[in-house]
Amino acid sequence: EDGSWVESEEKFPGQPFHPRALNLSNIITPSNRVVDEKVKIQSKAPSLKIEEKEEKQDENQIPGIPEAPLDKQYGEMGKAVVLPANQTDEIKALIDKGWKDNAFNQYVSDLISVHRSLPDTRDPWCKEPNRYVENLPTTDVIICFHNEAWSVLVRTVHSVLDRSPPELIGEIILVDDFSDMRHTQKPLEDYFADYPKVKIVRATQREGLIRARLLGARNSKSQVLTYLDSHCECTEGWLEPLLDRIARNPTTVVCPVIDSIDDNTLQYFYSSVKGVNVGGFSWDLLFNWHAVPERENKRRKSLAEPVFSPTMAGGLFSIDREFFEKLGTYDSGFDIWGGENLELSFKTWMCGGTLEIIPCSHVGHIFRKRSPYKWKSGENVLRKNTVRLAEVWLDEYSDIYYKRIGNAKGNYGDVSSRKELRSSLKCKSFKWYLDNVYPELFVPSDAAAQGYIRNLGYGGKVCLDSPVSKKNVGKEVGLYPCHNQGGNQYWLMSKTGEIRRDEICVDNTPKGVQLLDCHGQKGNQLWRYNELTKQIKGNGVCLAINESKDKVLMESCITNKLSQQWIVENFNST
Ligand code: LR7
Ligand code: MN
Repeated sequence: EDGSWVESEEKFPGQPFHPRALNLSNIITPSNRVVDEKVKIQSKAPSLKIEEKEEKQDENQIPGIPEAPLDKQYGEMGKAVVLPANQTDEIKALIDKGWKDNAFNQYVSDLISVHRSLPDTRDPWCKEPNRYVENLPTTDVIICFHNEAWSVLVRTVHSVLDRSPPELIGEIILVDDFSDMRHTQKPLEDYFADYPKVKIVRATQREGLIRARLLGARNSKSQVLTYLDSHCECTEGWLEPLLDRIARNPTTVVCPVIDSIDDNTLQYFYSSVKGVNVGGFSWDLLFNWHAVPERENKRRKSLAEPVFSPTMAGGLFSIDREFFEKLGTYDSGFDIWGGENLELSFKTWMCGGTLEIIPCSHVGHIFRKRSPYKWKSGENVLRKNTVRLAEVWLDEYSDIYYKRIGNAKGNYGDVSSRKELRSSLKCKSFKWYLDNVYPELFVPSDAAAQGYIRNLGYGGKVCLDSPVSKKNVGKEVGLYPCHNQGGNQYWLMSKTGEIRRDEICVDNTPKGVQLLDCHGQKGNQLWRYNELTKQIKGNGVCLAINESKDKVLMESCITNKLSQQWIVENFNST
């Protein structure tokens, strides 16, 4: 509670997994064919044997990545750099430190050129003559960082300079959010001294990425602002299709397709136009990815055309400066990380703009499995940001989120000026947004019940309790002492008889009561709650718990057996 800075828990709060990690079927995954290439040891590599591997992508959809010439640097054309397992203790220690400091393989990044080449994966549609308007506006590129590895940050900058038409780049503004990890390489100011377009702004206290972005905006001049995370690589032709949309209509906010750069090998994985995903969110107000809805595929003539997206991931986008200011930029009450992506997405749509993902524009991003930097101790920063978001933009739907967090809103500060902003802009309602922009989203207010599901047997103190991330699909539903704080004990019963959270349903499989993707076909996902007998029935049998209160079972229904009786919070039979 002392406001000091601490390492975050092992898990990144709300880390938005890349679709590749979710193994969605429409994403191109590397095939099993791996082409090994032994590479000569380079003098600059400290007595190391390194191999470059190329995990080939689906050649039917994209012309294969050309083989990298062997005399070049490691990782050219976006290839993987694989370190062999047997290292000296000295090098092992360096590799470990790189992982610890950055949550990605910094050692590998340091071996790769800061100018490395990447494949050009654009769809032919993107290269047709007169595809883009002639006089594109100029953009500043704002890159905020807190303790970013030097090679990764510098590579981000060069990827912009090397692969954008110079006349379209005003300045590249690096905003150092009060890093305390010193770079051992050349100081940025010295390194970029010969690059007049690169400007370095240093915050004088830790601001968090949201206020750091605002600091960058205040230090910029161009008509368009383009934001990138500090561990990105832009591919050929990434910028023109973004600026084109803004030139045609300055209320269009645009995101590139975010390809994934492997955290270990730095391999660049690209998605084809078929693999493009759009952004959504779950009712704990975290960003997630989902497939392009059918109505969007019908609206467009080519899969390479811009696609409407309900939300943006947050880090990579271009926006017209005037429109951004009209929208009130970001809520500067947001700290460190999280929530700003949904704030900007909601208000873009609700206040007269559109949000698009541009399949012709590809930028890679290193997806990490944990957050390497320090967070404020004793404060749930993400919760605070998200409650501010809900208070201002969600109208009556904020209640769904509050139930999900057991109404623990905490101290979220003053949001009155943000509410005034919204009313002065005369923005549309959140209901309008849900109905028109994100009709696919399941809205729990249509539910028969939401909250805990508490068993009355053996003391009556345990509740159904499970996380529902994709990793938990196929796991058995768990039990835990009821805590009344929502979270993993928040369930809803849909009017069609599902017990679900987000896209995951409780399923009465022959192997046990498991968490599976909702299929909407009733069957094993159909449950009926009887308020009088308090039984929850599926397939004619009853949901129950065992005597040691650590397993959920299905058994023949017996009246008045407490371990088959449940209290379903907020149940409403109408
Ligand atoms: O205190 C901080 N100060 C900073 O300047 C914390 C972070 N940062 C910088 C950091 O160096 C990085 O450049 O802010 C950037 C984002 O932080 P990451 O890379 O640790 O976060 P992320 O990539 O997991 O976060 C995604 O969600 C965030 C929510 O606040 C931001 O919107 C990030 O920009 C966003 N990243 C992307 O959209 C890239 C694709 C990821 C996905 C999905
Ligand atoms: Mn990032």
